[in-house]
Parts: sequence; C-alpha cells; structure tokens
Amino acid sequence: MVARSSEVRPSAVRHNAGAGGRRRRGAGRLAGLGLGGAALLFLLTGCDVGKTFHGFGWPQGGITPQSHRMYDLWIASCIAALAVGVFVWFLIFWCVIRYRKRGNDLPVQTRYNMPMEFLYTIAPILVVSVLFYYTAIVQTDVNKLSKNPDVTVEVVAFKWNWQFNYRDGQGVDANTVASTLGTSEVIPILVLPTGRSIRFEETSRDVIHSFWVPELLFKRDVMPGKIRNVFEVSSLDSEGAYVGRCAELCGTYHAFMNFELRVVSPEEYDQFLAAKRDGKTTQEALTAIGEDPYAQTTAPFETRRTEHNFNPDPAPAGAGR
Ligand SMILES: [Cu+2]
Repeated sequence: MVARSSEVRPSAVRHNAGAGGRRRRGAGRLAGLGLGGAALLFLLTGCDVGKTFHGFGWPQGGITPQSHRMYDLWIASCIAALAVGVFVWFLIFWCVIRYRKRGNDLPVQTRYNMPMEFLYTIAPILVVSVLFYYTAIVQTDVNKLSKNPDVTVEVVAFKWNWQFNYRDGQGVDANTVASTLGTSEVIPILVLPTGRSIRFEETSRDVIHSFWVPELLFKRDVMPGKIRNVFEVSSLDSEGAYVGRCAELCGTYHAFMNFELRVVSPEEYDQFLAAKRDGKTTQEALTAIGEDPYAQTTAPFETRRTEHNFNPDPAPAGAGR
C-alpha cells in the first residue's frame, strides 16, 4: 500500500493537483458569476431598491425631474458604498480566518506588498473620482438656468411671511403682473402649473431666509440686498398642495413662516393669472378655477400680537427716551 503510493508518478500527482485547481477555479468563477448576476439584478431594479430601503434615508416623492435625479444619485451612491462595504467585510473575515494563530511562532513583523499598496492607494481615488463625476453632473443639472423659462416667479421673504410676484420676464428689471402677499391671517399660496419650466428668483427684505418646499427636495437661501438667488425646475410633475417653509433661522416666528405651493394644470394656471390680473384676490382667483381658496397643508399661527403689545413704545429707536 505504502510502496504503491510512493510509486505514483510525478505526472499523476501534477494531474491530480491540476484537477483540484480547475475545480477551485470553476467554483470561483461560479461564485463570481453569481455575485455579478446579483449585482446586475440589484442595479436593474434600482428604483425598487430605493423604495425597499425607504430611500436609504433620502426623502421620497419628489415632484420635479431634478429631485428624481438627486434621489437616483443618492440611491446609486448608497448601493456603491454597500458593495464596497460588503467587500471590505469579506476581506476582514477572510484575513481573520486565513491568518489566524496556528502556533507559537511570532509571524513576520515587517512585510510589504507593492501590488496591495498600489491597490489601496488607487482604489479610493477611483471611488472618489466616480462619486465626484456623477455628483458634478447632477449638481450642474440642478443649478442649470434656461434662457427663457415658461414661468418666472419672484419670491420675496420678510419677517415673517412671504410675497410671491408673478413676473413678465427675468431679473430685477422685469415687471410684476400679479402678486400674492401672506399675512398673519392668511397663508400665502404660490400657484404654479404642471409641465412648464419655472424660475424662482429670490430676494429678502430684511435677514436671510430660505425657500424650501420639501417635495422639490431642494431649498435655497433668500438673501437681502443685491444678491438675487435664482434656481429653476424644468417642470412640476404632479398637481396638488405642498407645504413650504422657511429653512433658515430668521427670528422669533421663523418656525411659523409657512406657505403653500399649489400645483394646478396649465389651463387652470392661465385662468388663475388672468383673474389675478383682473384685480381679483388670490382667494377669489383660486375659487374661480375650482381650487380650495385657503391653504390645506398648514394653518396661520397665533401671533399674540395686539395693538397693545406689539409696539408699546411708539418712539423710534434711539430717540433718547
Ligand atoms: Cu425666515
């Protein structure tokens, strides 16, 4: 038995080792194919992955193409980060098992591996470059301004409410054709159409505010003075009432500085604007197009201001009293 096994020809041993290697390579290839297939499936069902994991913490339900692009970038980044994470966990556990303590000999304390060092310098640079590339593309798209947007609205913020001016052109020199002013009693409603590109031009009368409609997945600071922050959405995709808020701490009543974005059909929007041009109030114009005249998503707050407590001392500041 022993003699026979020692007689085994070297070529046979090589042959056996070759078969084992092939089997291992075959299993490796199968595992690789499985992993690749799973990754492909994961990517092809990208939208559902986002839904399944609740957007990985990103707000869902955006109503503009821009918001969808930002959402997709986030989901893809999370999937990429998870893939890298899983690979790193695999490496950690593989090292723990493969190089576990086997005897009392101290392992070599210094060792370098050029390919490895090269890899872990290049890999993070690659990861950052890819993330940067796609972020720059989406960011440029979100900040893109068209030459002639279909609708231009001027957003005026002040402590502590909003005014929305429908404009006949772009920039400070354009004219306001209709306007909605928020008061302590009535929440201002910004009426806009679906399917048209909309430019928001922002200006503040006092301090820095921030115009934020959560469903746009976007907010931009509203600055006082000469700075006129501008952004555009290429369209609003679904009709409805959406709450809007001030997202920059601006003073005592900051938390109550709400408005409503009401998205209607283009025909209704044209009728609304015509009614406003005819001198109707925003509430009357909304009623005329069959919309709820008052905000549905938020309510006016109690200012507790009365003539008595609002400005008890009528003397101007610095009057010497
Ligand atoms: Cu504010």
